[in-house]
Amino acid sequence: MNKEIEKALNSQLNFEIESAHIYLAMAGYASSIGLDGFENWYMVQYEEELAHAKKFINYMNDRGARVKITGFDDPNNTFESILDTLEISLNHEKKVTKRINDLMDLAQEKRDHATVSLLHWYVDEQVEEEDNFNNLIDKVKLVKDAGLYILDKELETRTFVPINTEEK
Ligand code: OFO
Repeated sequence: MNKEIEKALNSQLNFEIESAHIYLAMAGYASSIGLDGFENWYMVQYEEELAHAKKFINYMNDRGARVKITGFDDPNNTFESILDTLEISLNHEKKVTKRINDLMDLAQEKRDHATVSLLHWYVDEQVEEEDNFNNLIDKVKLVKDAGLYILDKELETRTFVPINTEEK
C-alpha cells in the first residue's frame, strides 16, 4: 500500500476511536441528567465508532499495511444541555465527512481502487451520520416546544381564589 495512504488510514482509524470516546463522554452526561434513552443512543454511537475503526483495521491488515494506534486529547465532559451535545456531535460528524472526502481524493489520486471501494462505504455512512444528528436536533427542538405548550395549557387552568381581605 502507498505510504501516504497508509498514514492517512491510520490517522482516520485513530480519529474513529477518538470519536467513540467523545460519544462515550456524552452518554455519561446524558445519564447524569436522567436521560437514559439518550445515554443508550450515545452508547450505541460509541459502539458504531469502534466498528468504523475496526473496519479500517481489518482492511489494512488484509492489504498488508501496518496499523498504528495513537493517543488523543481528553474528550469534552462539560455540556450545557442535551441539545448542546447534539450540536457538537453534528459539527464533529461534518469534520469526519471532510476527512473521509479528503481520504477519497487521495485514494483516487494514487489510483488505489481497493481503498476507493472501501471508502465508498464511509461516504455513504457519513450521509447517515449527519442525517441522524440533524433529525435528533430537530426532534429535541420540537419536543421542547411541545413541552412548553403542555406547561402553557396547565398554567391556563390557574384561577384566582379570592381571599377574605376583611378577616383578621
Ligand atoms: Fe465514524 O462516523 Fe461518526 O464519527
